[in-house]
Amino acid sequence: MYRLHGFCQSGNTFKVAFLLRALNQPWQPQFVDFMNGVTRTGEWRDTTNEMGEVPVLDDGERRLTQSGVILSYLASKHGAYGGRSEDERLEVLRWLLFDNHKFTSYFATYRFMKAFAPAAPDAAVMAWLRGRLDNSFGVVDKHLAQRSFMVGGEPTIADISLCGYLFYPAAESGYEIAGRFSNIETWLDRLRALPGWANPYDILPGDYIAPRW
Ligand SMILES: N[C@@H](CCC(=O)N[C@@H](CS)C(=O)NCC(=O)O)C(=O)O
Repeated sequence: MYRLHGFCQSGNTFKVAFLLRALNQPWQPQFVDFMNGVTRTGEWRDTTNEMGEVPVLDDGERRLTQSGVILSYLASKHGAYGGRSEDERLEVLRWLLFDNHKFTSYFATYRFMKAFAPAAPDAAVMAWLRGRLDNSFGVVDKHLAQRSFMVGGEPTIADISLCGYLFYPAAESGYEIAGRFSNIETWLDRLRALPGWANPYDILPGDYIAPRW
């Protein structure tokens, strides 16, 4: 059985949980008390992930980190959601890299500052991040104008990676998708209909925290 280290506010953890459920694989969650600083301790970094990040996936003796690596590993191992040809697999990798650099990373940071940071966010920093987000969301929205899923005609881990933070309440980020990125909106509806989709707060460990700012 897979063991997934993470917590419910973590969309990066959700990506892995969504794929495990879509693949119908048994897994158990391992709660990581991120909000109280566990991943910043030397002990956690020495024993679990030197990068100080979740998600972490244990598959028996094998331990993997970085959601893109984990998604690629699971897609390859179970022969699904990875793309059906070499060209599709490369296209999936292209979007995973874009997601990790410019989509999830900016969105997760923006949402963390707005919802969970110990101090009120700096307006100038938020405005800069919002500009980066508007560009990245525009790129994905335009790509989805011509297709139902990011790569090929079927869902892949590119979709599962990009959507990781987009099912959380809009109030947590204050970043509105509805009415601004219509192709992303309809794509999210398609993803919600996939086997394995669930609300992150229903399947991942930890307590709900109301947005702070
Ligand atoms: N690229 C990494 C990002 C992981 C990540 O940033 N995880 C957050 C929690 S959702 C974290 O552990 N952040 C700690 C930090 O940024 O120091 C992935 O996709 O796994």
